[in-house]
Amino acid sequence: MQLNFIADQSVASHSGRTLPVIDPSDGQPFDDIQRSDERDIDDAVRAARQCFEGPWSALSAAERGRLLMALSNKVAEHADELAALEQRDCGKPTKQAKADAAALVRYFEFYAGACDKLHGETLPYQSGYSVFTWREPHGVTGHVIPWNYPMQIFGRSVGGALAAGNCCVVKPAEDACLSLIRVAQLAAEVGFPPGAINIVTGYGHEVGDALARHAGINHISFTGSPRVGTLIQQVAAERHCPVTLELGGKSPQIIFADADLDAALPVVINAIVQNAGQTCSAGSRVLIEQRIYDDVLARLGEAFEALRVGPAALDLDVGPLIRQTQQQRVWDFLSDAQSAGIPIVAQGTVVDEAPETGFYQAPVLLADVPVAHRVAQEEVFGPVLSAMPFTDEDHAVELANATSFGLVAGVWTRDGARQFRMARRMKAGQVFINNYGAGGGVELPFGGYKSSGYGREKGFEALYGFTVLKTVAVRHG
Ligand code: TXE
Repeated sequence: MQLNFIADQSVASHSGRTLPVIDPSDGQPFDDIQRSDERDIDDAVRAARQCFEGPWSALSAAERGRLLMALSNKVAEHADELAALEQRDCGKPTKQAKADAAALVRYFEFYAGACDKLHGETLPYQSGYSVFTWREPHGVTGHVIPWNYPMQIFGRSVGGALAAGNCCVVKPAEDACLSLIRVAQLAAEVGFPPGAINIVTGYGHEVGDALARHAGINHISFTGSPRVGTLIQQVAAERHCPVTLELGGKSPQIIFADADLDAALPVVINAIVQNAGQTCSAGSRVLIEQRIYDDVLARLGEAFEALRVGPAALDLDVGPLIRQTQQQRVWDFLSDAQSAGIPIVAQGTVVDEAPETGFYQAPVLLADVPVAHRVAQEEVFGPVLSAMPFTDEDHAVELANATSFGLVAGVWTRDGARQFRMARRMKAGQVFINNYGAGGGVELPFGGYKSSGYGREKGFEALYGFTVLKTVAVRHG
């Protein structure tokens, strides 16, 4: 049985109710989490406020950095344990779960070093004045975390908020809490004061909503669906609470005829099958220059046929989806595509060892997808790649930008001038040229254009979002 973690104490929810934790690899419950409500959020916000006004603000920036570095080291010691927790909870193949634990180590390390480098400026002004700015923490920040990358999203969001001097109340997704509860315990072990990091579990519409509405929350960081992002923004707007929203994407991979296909194609495939396609930055559309279209489709198809899907612990190319409703969502997209006559070029294989009760979906490659079809417009959040041809650079740009999202774009070309032109013309928060994701470096600011959200997490840039700028003008004499 998992408990909430508030003020360094493991506590049951006020309601005494629980929710089952399901293993996506076999669809069976194996643990329980607390089904919390607004009373538990109230406790957590109070604990965070006391910490913020007490021991946390008494620390110097360098001391905060040392604590974050100690947590980074502690997470590194426990990386296998954390990876195993998240693997079972989320159905991640072993290599993915380990990569996520390693990313968490790196986030805390990066933000440890950033704490004492965040500063304001002195500003030239009229004679007789000294003017400068301070960057102050918001106070208590709320973090609503999704289930696809709990450790990574916790690292980038909570790591940045703590570095900037805030105390945090975290609401993990109801499907994926285990690794984050453990990280909060590890933080207490290395000396984070009680209330610096609080974890409250439960349903989004209950406890997530209570967090977003709580008057004691001074900033909300949300990663999840556009629907819930809109709700959170509406609720936060009522009390003018700032929000950072990361709402997914429909990201294109654009392959020009002069691209190095041997380099490009494995990356294009990985970008849609990693974490079973349940990645905000998944490269879910591949735009291919007409004269290499058939050749590239054939090569992609061959690679898709070789992909194997199975239980997380088998560490195959693809694990299960998170839950049955997510599986049903992918089926609905595929059935709509079929009704529209969109051809399936190739599919991977679900291995015999996969239990019938698990939430498996073989990767699917769709060809000639009309740009207006919903499979080319909406986030499937499954291993489904939509291919479409383009005639020239202008056409590629038009197709790439023709969705309401704008998170990532990948461009594959050897033409140097075109690389820069394309980077300029993409309406996306991240553009990757002849790579995709640049290895996911924690240093790289991350966020969206358009409906992919706004505000930036990751990198030093995130610290500006987790602070408020204060201008101080001193008149001499
Ligand atoms: O997301 P939700 P779901 C997209 C993806 C996926 C779809 C649905 O396309 O198929 O969203 O997934 C909490 N107030 N992404 O339904 O509901 C919830 O408990 C406050 C993209 O799982 O948005 C969880 O912690 N919080 C994405 C978090 O919001 C609420 C990652 C995300 O869940 C809430 C996940 C409410 N009223 C899904 N309702 C990405 N950008 O990476 C729910 N939550």
